[in-house]
Amino acid sequence: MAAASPAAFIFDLDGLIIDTESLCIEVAQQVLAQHGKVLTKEAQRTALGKRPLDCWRDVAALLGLDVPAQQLFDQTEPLLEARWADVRPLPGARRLLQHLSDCGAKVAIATSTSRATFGKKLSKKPWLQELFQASVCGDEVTNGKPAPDVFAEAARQLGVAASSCLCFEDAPSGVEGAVAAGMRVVVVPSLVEAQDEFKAISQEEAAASGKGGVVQVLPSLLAFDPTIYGLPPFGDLVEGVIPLDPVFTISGTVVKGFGRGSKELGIPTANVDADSLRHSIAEAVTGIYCGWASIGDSSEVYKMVMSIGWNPFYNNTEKTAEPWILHDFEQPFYGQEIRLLVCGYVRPEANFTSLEALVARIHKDGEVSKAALSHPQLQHYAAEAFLQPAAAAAAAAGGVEGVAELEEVAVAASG
Ligand code: ADP
Ligand code: RBF
Ligand code: MG
Repeated sequence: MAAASPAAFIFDLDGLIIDTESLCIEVAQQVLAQHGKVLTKEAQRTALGKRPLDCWRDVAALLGLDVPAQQLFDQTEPLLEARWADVRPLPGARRLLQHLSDCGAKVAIATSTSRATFGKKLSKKPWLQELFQASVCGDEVTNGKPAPDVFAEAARQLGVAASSCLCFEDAPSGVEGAVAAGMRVVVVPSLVEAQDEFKAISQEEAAASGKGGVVQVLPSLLAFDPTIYGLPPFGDLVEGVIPLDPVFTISGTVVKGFGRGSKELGIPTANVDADSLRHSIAEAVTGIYCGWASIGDSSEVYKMVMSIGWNPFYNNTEKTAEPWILHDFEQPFYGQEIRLLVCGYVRPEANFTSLEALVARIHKDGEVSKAALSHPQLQHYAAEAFLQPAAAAAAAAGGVEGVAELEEVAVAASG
């Protein structure tokens, strides 16, 4: 049964709407290395969602690093500053915010980031600036997350009671703050290890207690169903697949997987090397997706359906990205470059009671994906330059001018 629609929706920013986590992890690793330390998962976790100085205070304490938080902040800030504007939105964020806006819902952002940095993070995303009516930053309240201040202030600015708000958060400190403010919370964890820590109570329990609480833990914003909260359903499905905007790309080297694909399932999956995967997408991005693939020096483009994540059926400890290319190859192509343009979300990763059930589901995913990718809305991505091998792409971009430039260089060298 649908619960009464929330009076407003409050969103965290970092790690929920935009992928700041990948950048922060990269820069924090770089700076900690200068102090002879490594960024542990536990340190990442403690930093998540907090104000920058609070992050560094807690990370330094955890790692036994005797350097003032202010100094660590001063070291990282210039490295981050220039790159905030280019941080990418996470899958499903724009879609959900647009849907709430189309429904006439009230939306606010409650973030630990400072007002100045908030401006930088949004500077190249005019679409995002249009999709909320209020925003509260970490330097505009007395206490940062896990205190409830930013959430309480966001509700106040929208003119609604905190207890009638639904909050979206990725970080433990944010969840704690929103619950303390009396809000219901949908958690979309940005670190997978954190997933099991959040225990959801039912809508009914939340309503009955009159207090806040975690009401859902989701693997992705793409898995959110607005009808549960009395809102209209999304109307954007293409043959059962959610079209992604923006699309995302992964390129890397085809490596050996667990040797299960062909042998156990009868479905070969070309595993992408782990380093390339980390650099291509946020840790939080998981699920079954479809899109287009090309291999090595070939400019042939194929339909593909892929699993990204920890394969719950096998309980893997390392995240994998495994496209099943919907084409019969005569030879394996280990060691070659693989280019993947991901433009549709099929479903979340799931567990299955038998191998047969997993195999049947993957075949169904293949059928759904083939149909969706034949639709004009997803078909045209097959022509993207990204899918072309480097040499062909350079020729297409350079054209005749590229050739002329080479001739000029040759003349200069001989003269
Ligand atoms: P692994 O566990 O090493 O990934 P798989 O049994 O999953 O082994 O087989 C995957 C390999 O099979 C790929 O790396 C690729 O070289 C080859 N291959 C052949 N046809 C396909 C296909 N249609 N899609 C994906 N990989 C394929
Ligand atoms: N593994 C899971 O544990 N759960 C899934 O829901 C799941 N879905 C998949 C969907 C597709 C389209 C593909 C290609 C693979 C999927 N797998 C899933 C991954 C499968 O377990 C993996 O390819 C094998 O373990 C071989 O490495
Ligand atoms: Mg494989």
